[in-house]
Amino acid sequence: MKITEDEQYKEMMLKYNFAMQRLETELNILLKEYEYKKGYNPVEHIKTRIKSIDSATKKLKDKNCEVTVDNLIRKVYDMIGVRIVCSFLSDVYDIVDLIKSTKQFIIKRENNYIDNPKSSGYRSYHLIVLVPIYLGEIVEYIEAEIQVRTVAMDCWASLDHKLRYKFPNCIPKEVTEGLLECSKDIDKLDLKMQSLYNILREYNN
Ligand code: 0O2
Repeated sequence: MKITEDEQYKEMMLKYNFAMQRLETELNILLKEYEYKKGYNPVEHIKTRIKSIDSATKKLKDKNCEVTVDNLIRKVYDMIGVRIVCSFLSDVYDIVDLIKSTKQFIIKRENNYIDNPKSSGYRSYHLIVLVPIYLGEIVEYIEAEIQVRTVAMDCWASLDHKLRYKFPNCIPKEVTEGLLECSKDIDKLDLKMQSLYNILREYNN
């Protein structure tokens, strides 16, 4: 029997839903355990999403790839996305280490856009993980992107996204330069907040 693109798409979405649920559960357990052991919750909030088909299609077109289910699976690494927003810079690195230490998923790739920000000024720590899902006797690994960042980085990314989304074709140079400046200010803010946090930690010790 020939599987149609439509059936392939439904199957793909079903697997993404399984993988998303698995990833959410495992991350919740990891974070709860961390909080229990350290007596401290480093997470401000978590957002999860499965990328819309419109956004995934746009991504494929931007990469000059034909829009097929096969290419969606192989070329769009962030169909499943989790964003973990932390309070302080040190929390970001603690959470990244925590995720890297688990045996529940495989780390396929990592991008440290904090030490090496994107040319836009974007800062965040990205992990591409492989989440195992069990279908009868078969194990399949589904890719997901976990973004870990501070509240300040999240604020910048959210406003940057809004500006670029609203004016996709006509971003004047002064705006891109302004965004880059804001990103540097955000970095300074993160470093300052971290130093204040370090002082208080010293006091408490
Ligand atoms: P959305 O709205 O989050 O779905 P690759 O995935 O490796 O083929 P890509 O897409 O360049 O290549 O990967 P990258 O840059 O590691 O991560 C992509 C995601 O990071 C984006 O997903 C955004 O969420 C975020 N991101 C990257 N650069 C910027 C930026 O300049 N500004 C903002 N606000 N976010 C950024 P999507 O699919 O583009 O968007």
